Amino acid sequence: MNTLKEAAAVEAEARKAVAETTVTDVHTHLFPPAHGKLLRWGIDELLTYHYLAAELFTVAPRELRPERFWRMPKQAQAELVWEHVFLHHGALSEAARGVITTLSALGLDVAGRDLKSIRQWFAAQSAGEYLPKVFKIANIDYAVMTNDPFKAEEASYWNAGAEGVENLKAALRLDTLILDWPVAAATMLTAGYDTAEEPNKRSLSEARRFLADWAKRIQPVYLAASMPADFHYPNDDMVTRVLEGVVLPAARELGMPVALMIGVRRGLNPALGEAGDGVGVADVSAVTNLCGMNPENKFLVTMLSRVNQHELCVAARKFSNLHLFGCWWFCNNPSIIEEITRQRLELLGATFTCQHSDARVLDQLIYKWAHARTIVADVLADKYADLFLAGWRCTKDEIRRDVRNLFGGMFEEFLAK
Ligand code: FIX
Ligand code: ZN
Repeated sequence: MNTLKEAAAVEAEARKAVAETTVTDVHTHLFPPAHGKLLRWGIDELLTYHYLAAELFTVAPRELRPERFWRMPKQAQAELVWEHVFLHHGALSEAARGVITTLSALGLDVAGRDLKSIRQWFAAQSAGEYLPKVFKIANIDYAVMTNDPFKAEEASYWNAGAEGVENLKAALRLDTLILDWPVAAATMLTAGYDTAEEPNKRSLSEARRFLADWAKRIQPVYLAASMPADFHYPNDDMVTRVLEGVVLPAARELGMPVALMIGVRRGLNPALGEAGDGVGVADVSAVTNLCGMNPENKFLVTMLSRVNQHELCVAARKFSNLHLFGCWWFCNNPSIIEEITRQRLELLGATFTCQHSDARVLDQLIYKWAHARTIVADVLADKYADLFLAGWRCTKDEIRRDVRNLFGGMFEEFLAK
């Protein structure tokens, strides 16, 4: 067997494998170009990413009220972020540095600080040609979208049979169904399903039919929802009723996992719109109860609060129907990715999915993955060196196998399970 003979060689190989592995992005908010404006891309979208909009309001002059900002044309919003965040206060945050990493990787001159010429470059691109280029730079095989059948605009593209692309797979997003049954029931009723405001037996069965039809239409890889920090399961509430009456049985029938992202506090500052959501410490027993009480279901889980991460890792050691993924949103920062990845590796080995991008703007795939790769490479180099010192000898192929597992291999295995 061709094992590596020195600690330095093992470390170098780990770094190389992380740099070169093709990743699978298990959760994004991207769409195929045929879904029109839903696919966001380009410099103005990058600059107005909601992480940066939130940052803008902390540094902009008092007169710039969020209500006024949201009414402005996108270009004007982007210029304000560029001016106040980038030029006047530095680009030190992860979201701001991300724009710089992205532009540099595209070969643009960011040091020149010339927004106009950067805009000109983007104006010459077309979404159809740009999308595969971004996937190539980020070295991604495919990304999973977020497809919400309760959003009329999104549904209209699927109903019209809009063309998909190879690199984007669907995920059926069910927040409205799980968290707002009356609205979901009304939407399903309009679409021809016999659903009433009260989730009676007939309504629940019709909702399952709705999911089965959508699954047929969009071929999702999983069913998904973002859950609030105060999510408890089981509970004497509508959430448990809909989970048990619709989502869990539908997922079993479809042979698909349910992906839960837990810990958001929506509308913490409502004036900030999609930039106004916060985080809360959530209840990990909701996850362990779901896994324990529904052994025939599979769960993909990520949690938003740093405080929940350790307990969640322990939960994943106890339930083989639980797969952890990503460092989500406020956890997608180098210091926290490092901590979470170390924790997961130490408790779980290479059996989780170390990151997802959550990209809302196509171009963000470039920086989200470049930044994540850097951190994960450091952590893995360290872990392989420790293992070498302990006496284990591994081959290049074994390192590549483990790295691919962390960046999508285990996700695929979990889907196939
Ligand atoms: O619920 C989600 O999928 C979240 O990721 C988003 O709602 C959130 O706004 C986001 O973009 C986080 O990165
Ligand atoms: Zn998301």
